[in-house]
Amino acid sequence: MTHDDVTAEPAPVPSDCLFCKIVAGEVPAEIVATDERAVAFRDIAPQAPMHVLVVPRDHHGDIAQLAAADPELLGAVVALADRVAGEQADGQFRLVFNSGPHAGQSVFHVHGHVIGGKQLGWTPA
Ligand code: D5M
Repeated sequence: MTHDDVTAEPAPVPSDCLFCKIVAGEVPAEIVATDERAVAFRDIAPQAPMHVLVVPRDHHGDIAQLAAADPELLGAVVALADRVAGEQADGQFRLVFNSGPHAGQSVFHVHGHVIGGKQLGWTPA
């Protein structure tokens, strides 16, 4: 799949999107930070002392679709991740966007995993 056609109509928002429901307050989550354009909440299966998901309030499927449709919103997501890392840990963090099932994406509302709070190893593969 490519994301070259930035003029394409946005894909319809799936009515059953879990992270849209968390943003709307229809599904409970441990929210740690919000701003006008993004929401941060704890991952239900944390992989590190700090493991927070940062999502745009608007629905976009993955990071490439978000970057093509609304690069400023991607910037807002990164800024909220940075704020969360400063509030929840030492300000240092890994920001992971799984994009597509082969990369491990299981929820198709773009989300950055904000991971930290310990010395992280490498590589993730
Ligand atoms: O990451 C999807 C992540 O979403 C995964 O780490 C679990 C997390 N998750 C799933 N359901 C919830 C709820 N309800 N609250 C908080 N976190 C949740 P991916 O990169 O798509 O595999």
